[in-house]
Amino acid sequence: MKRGERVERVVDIYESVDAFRGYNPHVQKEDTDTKRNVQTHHTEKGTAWSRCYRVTAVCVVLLCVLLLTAITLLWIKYNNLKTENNHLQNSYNNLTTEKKELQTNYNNLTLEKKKLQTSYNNMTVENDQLQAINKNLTVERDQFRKERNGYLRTFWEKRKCFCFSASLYCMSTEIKNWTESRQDCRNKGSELVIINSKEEQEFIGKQQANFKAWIGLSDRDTDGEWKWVDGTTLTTEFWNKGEPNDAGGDEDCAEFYSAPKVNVWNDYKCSLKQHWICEKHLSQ
Ligand code: MMA
Ligand code: CA
Repeated sequence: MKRGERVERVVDIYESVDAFRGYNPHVQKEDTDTKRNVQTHHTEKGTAWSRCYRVTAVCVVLLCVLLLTAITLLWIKYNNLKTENNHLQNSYNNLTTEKKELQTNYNNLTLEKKKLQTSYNNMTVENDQLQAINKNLTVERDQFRKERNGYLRTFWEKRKCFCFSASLYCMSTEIKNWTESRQDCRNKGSELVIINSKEEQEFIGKQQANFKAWIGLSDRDTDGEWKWVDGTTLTTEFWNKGEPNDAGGDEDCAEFYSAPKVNVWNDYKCSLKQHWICEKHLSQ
Protein backbone atom coordinates (compact mmCIF):
# COMPACT_ATOMS: atom_id res chain seq x y z
CA MET A 1 0.00 0.00 0.00
CA LYS A 2 1.45 3.37 -1.01
CA ARG A 3 1.62 6.30 1.40
CA GLY A 4 -1.05 8.31 -0.65
CA GLU A 5 -3.51 5.47 -0.59
CA ARG A 6 -2.93 4.86 3.17
CA VAL A 7 -3.63 8.59 3.83
CA GLU A 8 -6.81 8.38 1.76
CA ARG A 9 -7.99 5.38 3.77
CA VAL A 10 -7.29 7.14 7.04
CA VAL A 11 -9.26 10.13 5.75
CA ASP A 12 -12.12 7.82 4.89
CA ILE A 13 -12.03 6.31 8.35
CA TYR A 14 -12.04 9.80 9.96
CA GLU A 15 -14.86 10.89 7.70
CA SER A 16 -16.82 7.82 8.70
CA VAL A 17 -16.20 8.60 12.35
CA ASP A 18 -17.24 12.23 11.81
CA ALA A 19 -20.40 11.06 10.04
CA PHE A 20 -21.11 8.74 12.93
CA ARG A 21 -20.69 11.75 15.31
CA GLY A 22 -22.97 13.90 13.07
CA TYR A 23 -20.11 15.86 11.62
CA ASN A 24 -20.24 16.86 7.90
CA PRO A 25 -16.80 17.13 6.40
CA HIS A 26 -17.99 19.04 3.32
CA VAL A 27 -19.41 21.92 5.41
CA GLN A 28 -16.11 22.61 7.09
CA LYS A 29 -14.00 21.94 4.04
CA GLU A 30 -11.62 24.86 4.69
CA ASP A 31 -10.18 23.21 7.84
CA THR A 32 -9.89 19.79 6.39
CA ASP A 33 -6.46 20.02 4.88
CA THR A 34 -4.89 21.36 8.05
CA LYS A 35 -6.61 18.69 10.15
CA ARG A 36 -5.66 15.98 7.66
CA ASN A 37 -1.98 16.69 8.25
CA VAL A 38 -2.31 16.46 12.04
CA GLN A 39 -4.48 13.35 11.83
CA THR A 40 -2.02 11.56 9.52
CA HIS A 41 0.69 12.13 12.08
CA HIS A 42 -1.54 10.88 14.90
CA THR A 43 -2.57 7.74 13.00
CA GLU A 44 1.05 6.64 12.43
CA LYS A 45 1.79 6.98 16.11
CA GLY A 46 -1.39 4.97 17.05
CA THR A 47 -0.52 2.15 14.67
CA ALA A 48 2.88 1.72 16.33
CA TRP A 49 1.25 1.69 19.76
CA SER A 50 -1.39 -0.77 18.53
CA ARG A 51 1.32 -3.08 17.24
CA CYS A 52 3.23 -2.82 20.47
CA TYR A 53 0.05 -3.40 22.41
CA ARG A 54 -0.73 -6.48 20.31
CA VAL A 55 2.75 -7.91 20.75
CA THR A 56 2.55 -7.26 24.49
CA ALA A 57 -0.89 -8.85 24.60
CA VAL A 58 0.35 -11.88 22.71
CA CYS A 59 3.35 -12.09 25.03
CA VAL A 60 1.13 -11.81 28.10
CA VAL A 61 -1.22 -14.47 26.74
CA LEU A 62 1.74 -16.70 25.89
CA LEU A 63 3.16 -16.13 29.35
CA CYS A 64 -0.19 -16.94 30.91
CA VAL A 65 -0.45 -20.12 28.86
CA LEU A 66 3.08 -21.06 29.88
CA LEU A 67 2.33 -20.28 33.51
CA LEU A 68 -0.90 -22.30 33.43
CA THR A 69 0.92 -25.22 31.79
CA ALA A 70 3.68 -25.02 34.39
CA ILE A 71 1.15 -24.81 37.23
CA THR A 72 -0.82 -27.73 35.80
CA LEU A 73 2.33 -29.82 35.44
CA LEU A 74 3.47 -28.89 38.93
CA TRP A 75 0.00 -29.72 40.30
CA ILE A 76 0.08 -33.15 38.63
CA LYS A 77 3.60 -33.72 39.91
CA TYR A 78 2.54 -32.61 43.42
CA ASN A 79 -0.43 -35.01 43.41
CA ASN A 80 1.77 -37.89 42.21
CA LEU A 81 4.30 -37.17 44.91
CA LYS A 82 1.50 -36.90 47.49
CA THR A 83 0.12 -40.33 46.46
CA GLU A 84 3.61 -41.81 46.52
CA ASN A 85 4.22 -40.27 49.92
CA ASN A 86 0.99 -41.84 51.21
CA HIS A 87 2.07 -45.24 49.90
CA LEU A 88 5.46 -44.87 51.47
CA GLN A 89 3.88 -43.76 54.77
CA ASN A 90 1.64 -46.87 54.70
CA SER A 91 4.61 -49.08 53.89
CA TYR A 92 6.55 -47.48 56.71
CA ASN A 93 3.68 -48.05 59.15
CA ASN A 94 3.31 -51.68 58.04
CA LEU A 95 7.03 -52.26 58.35
CA THR A 96 7.02 -50.67 61.81
CA THR A 97 4.22 -53.01 62.90
CA GLU A 98 6.04 -55.98 61.38
CA LYS A 99 9.25 -54.94 63.10
CA LYS A 100 7.44 -54.80 66.45
CA GLU A 101 5.98 -58.30 65.90
CA LEU A 102 9.38 -59.64 64.91
CA GLN A 103 10.92 -58.03 67.98
CA THR A 104 8.27 -59.71 70.19
CA ASN A 105 8.89 -63.03 68.44
CA TYR A 106 12.60 -62.61 68.88
CA ASN A 107 12.15 -61.88 72.59
CA ASN A 108 9.90 -64.93 73.04
CA LEU A 109 12.36 -67.12 71.17
CA THR A 110 15.20 -65.81 73.29
CA LEU A 111 13.24 -66.71 76.44
CA GLU A 112 12.43 -70.16 75.04
CA LYS A 113 16.07 -70.66 74.12
CA LYS A 114 17.10 -69.80 77.67
CA LYS A 115 14.56 -72.29 79.08
CA LEU A 116 15.74 -74.99 76.66
CA GLN A 117 19.34 -74.24 77.56
CA THR A 118 18.47 -74.67 81.25
CA SER A 119 16.58 -77.89 80.48
CA TYR A 120 19.51 -79.13 78.44
CA ASN A 121 21.92 -78.33 81.27
CA ASN A 122 19.69 -80.11 83.80
CA MET A 123 19.34 -83.08 81.49
CA THR A 124 23.08 -83.22 80.99
CA VAL A 125 23.56 -83.36 84.77
CA GLU A 126 20.78 -85.98 85.03
CA ASN A 127 22.33 -87.96 82.19
CA ASP A 128 25.68 -87.97 83.96
CA GLN A 129 23.99 -89.16 87.16
CA LEU A 130 22.12 -91.88 85.25
CA GLN A 131 25.33 -92.99 83.57
CA ALA A 132 26.98 -93.24 86.97
CA ILE A 133 24.00 -95.25 88.28
CA ASN A 134 24.10 -97.46 85.19
CA LYS A 135 27.80 -98.07 85.75
CA ASN A 136 27.11 -99.05 89.36
CA LEU A 137 24.28 -101.34 88.26
CA THR A 138 26.52 -103.03 85.71
CA VAL A 139 29.10 -103.63 88.41
CA GLU A 140 26.38 -104.96 90.74
CA ARG A 141 24.96 -107.22 88.02
CA ASP A 142 28.38 -108.67 87.28
CA GLN A 143 28.89 -109.32 90.99
CA PHE A 144 25.45 -110.97 91.16
CA ARG A 145 26.27 -113.22 88.20
CA LYS A 146 29.57 -114.15 89.75
CA GLU A 147 27.77 -114.98 92.99
CA ARG A 148 25.16 -117.08 91.20
CA ASN A 149 27.80 -118.98 89.25
CA GLY A 150 29.60 -119.57 92.53
CA TYR A 151 26.42 -121.13 93.94
CA LEU A 152 26.01 -123.30 90.88
CA ARG A 153 29.61 -124.55 91.05
CA THR A 154 30.15 -125.14 94.73
CA PHE A 155 27.10 -124.83 96.96
CA TRP A 156 24.86 -126.99 94.78
CA GLU A 157 27.58 -129.37 93.73
CA LYS A 158 26.48 -132.74 92.35
CA ARG A 159 22.92 -131.42 91.86
CA LYS A 160 21.04 -130.49 88.75
CA CYS A 161 20.47 -126.75 88.98
CA PHE A 162 18.62 -124.33 86.72
CA CYS A 163 17.37 -120.75 86.80
CA PHE A 164 13.88 -119.42 86.17
CA SER A 165 12.83 -115.80 86.59
CA ALA A 166 14.82 -114.60 89.62
CA SER A 167 15.19 -118.00 91.27
CA LEU A 168 17.76 -120.73 91.31
CA TYR A 169 16.39 -124.30 91.48
CA CYS A 170 18.40 -127.40 92.35
CA MET A 171 17.25 -130.99 92.32
CA SER A 172 18.82 -133.40 94.82
CA THR A 173 20.82 -136.44 93.79
CA GLU A 174 20.04 -138.14 97.11
CA ILE A 175 16.65 -139.25 98.41
CA LYS A 176 15.12 -138.20 101.76
CA ASN A 177 11.67 -137.94 103.40
CA TRP A 178 9.74 -134.65 103.12
CA THR A 179 10.94 -133.18 106.48
CA GLU A 180 14.62 -134.05 105.88
CA SER A 181 14.39 -132.77 102.35
CA ARG A 182 13.00 -129.45 103.56
CA GLN A 183 15.75 -129.23 106.20
CA ASP A 184 18.42 -129.75 103.53
CA CYS A 185 17.06 -126.80 101.57
CA ARG A 186 16.90 -124.59 104.66
CA ASN A 187 20.48 -125.51 105.56
CA LYS A 188 21.54 -124.04 102.27
CA GLY A 189 19.57 -120.78 102.65
CA SER A 190 16.69 -121.92 100.47
CA GLU A 191 13.31 -123.68 100.75
CA LEU A 192 11.44 -126.54 99.11
CA VAL A 193 10.13 -125.16 95.81
CA ILE A 194 6.96 -123.03 95.75
CA ILE A 195 5.21 -123.02 92.37
CA ASN A 196 3.16 -119.92 91.49
CA SER A 197 2.47 -120.17 87.76
CA LYS A 198 1.88 -122.53 84.84
CA GLU A 199 5.15 -121.28 83.28
CA GLU A 200 7.11 -122.15 86.40
CA GLN A 201 5.37 -125.56 86.61
CA GLU A 202 6.23 -126.43 83.01
CA PHE A 203 9.78 -125.08 83.20
CA ILE A 204 10.53 -127.31 86.20
CA GLY A 205 8.83 -130.28 84.49
CA LYS A 206 10.99 -130.15 81.38
CA GLN A 207 14.33 -130.16 83.26
CA GLN A 208 14.36 -133.95 83.31
CA ALA A 209 12.50 -136.60 81.25
CA ASN A 210 10.96 -138.56 84.16
CA PHE A 211 11.17 -137.76 87.84
CA LYS A 212 9.35 -137.56 91.13
CA ALA A 213 10.43 -134.98 93.73
CA TRP A 214 9.14 -133.35 96.90
CA ILE A 215 7.82 -129.78 96.60
CA GLY A 216 7.09 -127.30 99.43
CA LEU A 217 3.38 -128.10 99.74
CA SER A 218 1.58 -130.02 102.53
CA ASP A 219 -1.64 -130.31 104.56
CA ARG A 220 0.08 -131.63 107.64
CA ASP A 221 -1.21 -128.87 109.93
CA THR A 222 -4.90 -129.18 108.95
CA ASP A 223 -6.01 -132.13 106.85
CA GLY A 224 -7.33 -131.00 103.46
CA GLU A 225 -5.92 -127.46 103.87
CA TRP A 226 -2.93 -127.36 101.54
CA LYS A 227 -0.31 -124.70 102.33
CA TRP A 228 3.06 -123.74 100.90
CA VAL A 229 6.14 -123.73 103.15
CA ASP A 230 6.06 -119.88 103.27
CA GLY A 231 2.56 -120.08 104.85
CA THR A 232 0.59 -118.99 101.77
CA THR A 233 -2.51 -120.95 100.73
CA LEU A 234 -2.80 -122.77 97.43
CA THR A 235 -4.18 -120.70 94.53
CA THR A 236 -2.69 -122.10 91.32
CA GLU A 237 -3.07 -125.92 91.38
CA PHE A 238 -1.64 -128.62 89.13
CA TRP A 239 -3.00 -131.75 90.79
CA ASN A 240 -3.11 -134.94 88.74
CA LYS A 241 -6.61 -136.17 87.88
CA GLY A 242 -8.25 -137.52 91.04
CA GLU A 243 -5.64 -136.00 93.33
CA PRO A 244 -5.23 -135.18 96.17
CA ASN A 245 -6.87 -138.52 97.18
CA ASP A 246 -5.15 -139.05 100.57
CA ALA A 247 -4.66 -142.70 99.64
CA GLY A 248 -4.35 -144.81 102.78
CA GLY A 249 -5.41 -141.77 104.85
CA ASP A 250 -1.93 -140.36 105.43
CA GLU A 251 -0.82 -138.61 102.24
CA ASP A 252 -0.09 -135.10 103.56
CA CYS A 253 2.88 -134.04 101.39
CA ALA A 254 2.94 -133.11 97.69
CA GLU A 255 5.31 -134.48 95.07
CA PHE A 256 6.06 -133.30 91.55
CA TYR A 257 5.48 -136.02 88.98
CA SER A 258 7.02 -135.51 85.56
CA ALA A 259 6.63 -137.83 82.56
CA PRO A 260 6.54 -137.06 78.80
CA LYS A 261 3.83 -134.40 78.37
CA VAL A 262 2.84 -134.82 82.02
CA ASN A 263 3.68 -132.25 84.73
CA VAL A 264 1.40 -132.83 87.71
CA TRP A 265 1.24 -133.16 91.49
CA ASN A 266 0.29 -136.05 93.72
CA ASP A 267 -0.27 -136.19 97.47
CA TYR A 268 2.03 -138.76 99.00
CA LYS A 269 3.20 -140.18 102.33
CA CYS A 270 5.57 -137.62 103.93
CA SER A 271 7.73 -140.36 105.44
CA LEU A 272 8.69 -141.87 102.10
CA LYS A 273 12.12 -141.11 100.69
CA GLN A 274 12.62 -139.53 97.27
CA HIS A 275 14.37 -136.64 95.49
CA TRP A 276 13.40 -133.07 96.24
CA ILE A 277 13.74 -129.60 94.63
CA CYS A 278 15.04 -126.51 96.47
CA GLU A 279 14.37 -122.94 95.35
CA LYS A 280 16.60 -120.00 96.23
CA HIS A 281 15.42 -116.45 95.48
CA LEU A 282 18.29 -114.48 94.04
CA SER A 283 18.91 -110.88 95.07
CA GLN A 284 18.18 -108.58 92.13
C1 MMA B 1 -1.28 -144.11 93.07
C2 MMA B 1 -2.38 -143.06 93.30
C3 MMA B 1 -1.82 -141.92 94.10
C4 MMA B 1 -1.21 -142.41 95.35
C5 MMA B 1 -0.16 -143.46 95.06
C6 MMA B 1 0.37 -144.07 96.35
C7 MMA B 1 0.61 -144.51 91.79
O1 MMA B 1 -0.28 -143.59 92.24
O2 MMA B 1 -3.43 -143.65 94.03
O3 MMA B 1 -2.82 -141.01 94.41
O4 MMA B 1 -0.63 -141.34 96.04
O5 MMA B 1 -0.74 -144.50 94.29
O6 MMA B 1 1.36 -145.02 96.07
CA1 CA C 1 -2.08 -139.44 96.27
